[in-house]
Amino acid sequence: MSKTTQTITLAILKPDTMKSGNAGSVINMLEDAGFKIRASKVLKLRQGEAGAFYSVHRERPFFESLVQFMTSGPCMPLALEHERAVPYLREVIGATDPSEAAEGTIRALYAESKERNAIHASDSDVNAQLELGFFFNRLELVAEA
Ligand code: 3AN
Repeated sequence: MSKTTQTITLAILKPDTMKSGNAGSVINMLEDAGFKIRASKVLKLRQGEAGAFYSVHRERPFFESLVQFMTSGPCMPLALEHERAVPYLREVIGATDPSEAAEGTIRALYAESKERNAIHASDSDVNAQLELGFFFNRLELVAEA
């Protein structure tokens, strides 16, 4: 079991999921997996915002295309609670490349490609805190049910 103390993590239902009408199905999978929704909103990222969010990938060849995709339509950030929020959400969404995603994972079911891969999930406790703060202020994050 990986070391983790963070009980809330960030997911983003990406523009492909919103456009295809799969948001409800993905949220059902997240709830069935045991996550509690602690905050959500629908918004359309601007270029500068998407670039800032993915700034660790700024030098990668897919960066511009990724920013274009992430700004192509509405997306839905979600704050999700679970006792092992960060590693468990990564398990539930599956590998970045849907052809490598384990059966029954969200990306195996709904992702089209490495880029249009349905959902984002924070990859560490530190990034979860940073990324939750990117989309939600303290008032918007519901601490307990
Ligand atoms: P993950 O989303 O599984 O954490 P990262 O952090 O490596 O994967 O990549 C962030 C995002 O960049 C991915 N969700 C995907 O949309 C995009 N991406 C990653 N690798 C590629 C690639 N080889 N080609 C196109 N897009 C990619």
